Amino acid sequence: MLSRSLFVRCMAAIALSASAALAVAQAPAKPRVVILATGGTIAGAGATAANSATYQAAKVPVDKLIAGVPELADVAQVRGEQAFQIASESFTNDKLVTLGKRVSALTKDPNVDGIVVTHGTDTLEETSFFLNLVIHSDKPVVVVGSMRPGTAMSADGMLNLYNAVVVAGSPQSRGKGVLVAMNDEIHSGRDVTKRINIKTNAFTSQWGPLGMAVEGQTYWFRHPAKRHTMGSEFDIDTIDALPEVQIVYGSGNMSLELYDAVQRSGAKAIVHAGTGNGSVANYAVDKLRALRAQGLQVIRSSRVGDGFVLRNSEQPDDKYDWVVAHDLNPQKAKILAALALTKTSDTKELQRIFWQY
Ligand code: DAS
Repeated sequence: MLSRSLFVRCMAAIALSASAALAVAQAPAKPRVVILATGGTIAGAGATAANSATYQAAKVPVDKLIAGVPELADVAQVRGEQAFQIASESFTNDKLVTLGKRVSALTKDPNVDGIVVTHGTDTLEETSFFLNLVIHSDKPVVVVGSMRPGTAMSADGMLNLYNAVVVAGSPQSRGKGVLVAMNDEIHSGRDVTKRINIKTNAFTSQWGPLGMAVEGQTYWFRHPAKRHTMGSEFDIDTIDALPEVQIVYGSGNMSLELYDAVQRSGAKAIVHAGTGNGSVANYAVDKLRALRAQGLQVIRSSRVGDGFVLRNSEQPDDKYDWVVAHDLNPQKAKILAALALTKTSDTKELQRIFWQY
């Protein structure tokens, strides 16, 4: 016969375990996040912990990246896919299209709530802008990298990856376009750029980040102003290749051979990364006008990091039938021009696209 006190303690234990089981059963299911790995420093390895800048990128496979941050399991149900294993300076248009198609397919999977793309930092901004333009979903897609390999002291990749998974699993991240999580900040995939090539606060947006991720929470302060994802006229599911676009970097004492080389390469457009407000040297204007007359599109961007190129200011763009890249830096203007040229070769339409995206 059980004593009364023992009986009471047993009933209390049963009740406690039942409530604990109920609590677990009632706990909101963790978001299902897929980590699509492409390489880069976040998958890098150095010889010693002191090697924060000398290392080999694209060495660590995605399952080891995930195993290196066990805290991911606290915030999401995570699984990994290895899309590529490359340093991102080696990305090509084909890689962009392949990655875009995989991301698009994952957004259509009802068992996926968010996607993280781990990526090298060198061309991270091109990929995040490209995905921002071609992925027709409001599910969070978050691109993340790191400035130090995981083998280094104070490596930044683990927390960047944790934050990226938090952002990808957060319902508040939906509908904000493709996002970039770096150094506790959440940036628009359109606006962000790599400003510093050797510090962990490398990525900035001249119009500011959208928010922050801190200790497993996201904090939002603004929304993107330009068209993206669901509001984009570009859809990766209808694109199999991108037209060639090349950049010529403006400086003093330019060689006009550079522009001819772009045309000979078969490019459909040239992005002139001009000095100042997209300026063109007076001895180069006729060359660019001649190339335009032969069908090459001319897009004036600027080598200057901030600000935006004003139409018909430094050059009579209406008269020359040229396009201005607005606030897009040369490498992003190259991405948008390539996509725009899959739709049109009308300069007025091209300029509309540069105003809107
Ligand atoms: N080479 C660089 C890249 O893969 C390393 C990095 O910073 O990620 O972009």
